Amino acid sequence: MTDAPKFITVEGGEGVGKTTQLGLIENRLRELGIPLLVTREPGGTLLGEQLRDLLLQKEGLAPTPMAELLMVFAARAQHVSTVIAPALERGEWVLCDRFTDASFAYQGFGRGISLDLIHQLAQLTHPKTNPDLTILLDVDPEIGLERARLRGELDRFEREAMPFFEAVRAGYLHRVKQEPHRWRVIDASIELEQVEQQLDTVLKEWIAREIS
Ligand code: Z5A
Repeated sequence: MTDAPKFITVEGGEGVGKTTQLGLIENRLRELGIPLLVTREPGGTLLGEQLRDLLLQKEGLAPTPMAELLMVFAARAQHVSTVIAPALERGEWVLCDRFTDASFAYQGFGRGISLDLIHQLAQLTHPKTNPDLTILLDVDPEIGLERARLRGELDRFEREAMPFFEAVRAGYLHRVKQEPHRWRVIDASIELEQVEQQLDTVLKEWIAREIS
């Protein structure tokens, strides 16, 4: 195995199946005996989880786009400094449900905040801690939202209108174009079993390259 531990993130719009597929990735890595920390954003720390609750709250708070951006980065600053970077320093791999690409997609493309500003916040918050591999579970937002609706009550983001979700998806695909070597795109619109097969193949190929 290469000495350097890896930082893997999973991204996608609403109802793409991140939580479901994250479990598969975790199992594969653990089967290989890789020491692993699994975490999520917004969240992963006490402060981050409280900010997450505020961010997802359906009524009352209505953060402005800038307040929302600063909240996700406040959670991230705490998360990187106290959880992600220390784990990587200890030699553990980190698997994270969403990271800064979500801020580009949701706050940048979705809310219209300057991508340059988000880039600057990322540089300030985690200049040296960036994902080695990011898996995008890509799905038409109509399909993803339908899955989220079937699952239960919708959170504040899930109550947005369709153009917002289309912009978020475009944001992710833009990020893929900018750094194609880091991303693997999985078609998550198909049957769960087929999504798992695609993911398994992609993961095996990537790990085979990383582990000698
Ligand atoms: N956010 C942000 O704005 N800026 C940031 O920087 C960050 C985040 C980091 C919370 O994230 C919100 O924070 C998020 C963006 C914002 N927006 N929202 N909402 P989150 O990741 O915790 O929330 P989420 O996107 O809603 O994730 P989720 O609720 O965990 O959904 P999921 O992981 O994508 O899906 P799932 O729970 O695995 O699956 C959904 C349902 O679909 C479930 O019933 C599955 O059984 C079903 N499913 C999954 N795959 C399939 C297939 N292939 N076929 C059929 N059914 C399926």
